[in-house]
Amino acid sequence: MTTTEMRERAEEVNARCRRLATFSEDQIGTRRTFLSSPMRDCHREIACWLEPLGLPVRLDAAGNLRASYPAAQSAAPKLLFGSHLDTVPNAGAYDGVLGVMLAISLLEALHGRRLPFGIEVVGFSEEEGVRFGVPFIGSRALVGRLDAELLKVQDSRGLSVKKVIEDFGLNPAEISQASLNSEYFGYIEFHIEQGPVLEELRLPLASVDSIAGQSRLEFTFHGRSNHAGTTPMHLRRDALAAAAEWITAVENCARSVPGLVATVGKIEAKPGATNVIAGETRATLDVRHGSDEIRTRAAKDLVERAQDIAERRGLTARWKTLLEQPAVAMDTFLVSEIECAIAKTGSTPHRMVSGAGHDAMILAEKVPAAMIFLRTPGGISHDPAESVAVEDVEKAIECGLHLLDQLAASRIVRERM
Ligand code: HGY
Ligand code: MN
Ligand code: MN
Repeated sequence: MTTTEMRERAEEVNARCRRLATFSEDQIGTRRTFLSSPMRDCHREIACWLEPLGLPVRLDAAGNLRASYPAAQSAAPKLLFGSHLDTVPNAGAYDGVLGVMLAISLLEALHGRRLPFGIEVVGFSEEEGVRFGVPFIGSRALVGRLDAELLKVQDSRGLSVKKVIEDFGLNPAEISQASLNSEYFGYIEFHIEQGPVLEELRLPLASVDSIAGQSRLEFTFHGRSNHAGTTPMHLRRDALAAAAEWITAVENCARSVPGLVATVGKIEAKPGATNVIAGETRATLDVRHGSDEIRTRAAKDLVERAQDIAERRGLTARWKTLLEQPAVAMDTFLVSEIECAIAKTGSTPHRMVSGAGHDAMILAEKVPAAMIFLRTPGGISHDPAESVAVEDVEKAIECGLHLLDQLAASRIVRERM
């Protein structure tokens, strides 16, 4: 591919990401959650871009967009290539979407060339966990874990996952058909790093060797709402003050353990008035570490801290676990093939742990999975300032084409097929 074509493709990938960012549930900023109507707009736009390739585009019963590029011979196994199409609130334009756009760009760059395996592009319907508090709904369907329990989970308006699927015009009874069968031999996900490492190393790409585990919990502190003016300090059971003390303990705990991160990202106090002492406070907790033992111990410690603080203040603290996701190693063969492909672009291959969670950690339950990170300028993500350099996208497309050629020629892939 000429450098001009490469540049044009990279610019088109970024332009498409920015276009999809306009499909939002909010007037200002990008928010696109599980099977919301902007997600339907997103599917429609992507289907238009796929039209010239003549690929059959479908939605599976979990709302994942899936498009199959045929192999040289029919009935050949498939390589899955993609990422998620949903976003966090006030999101950037590249988290998730870039991986789907790069997968499509690779198919376009093949110019109809058929490989010994098929390629299925997948745009997952939900990875972030914003609407239902539980992440990876889309990719769980591909590994057979979108179960009855999860279908019952309700959003803030009391709509269940099942109802939302039905309202989108899909049939929850067909979810089992979304599951990967034995014809898939691997999953590759391009994704922005969402952190500062590649920028510090001045590298455009990296291969991910493992994805940190994460625990997500929701805490409720119960105290006693009362008049802010007439209630002396020593008679209060202030649920917001208790949560505040606990949040500081969360930060101190994470600071004291190398590699541990812990975040209280969402808090809501009731009744939520200036002149009323909060009687109830809900707070989320997100704990991550490369070691499952360190992560789970930290989560357990923070539950105990919440209980101690509540007890000392005459309150109660309850909690529920929203997600317990172990750390996941990527497929060593694919990791090394990716490093080889990165080297062919003239960049130094780098291998790193992902602090962010990704659909690849779910797909890895069923197929060999691996990820290719792109540098994140400023290390900024989950924010409108999130960006990716067009030069790095060029490198990613070049790396992806090398990777496809390597896999097409690989004896190990043939044995896996
Ligand atoms: O939260 C995460 O790790 C990812 O952005 N879903
Ligand atoms: Mn994200
Ligand atoms: Mn993501």
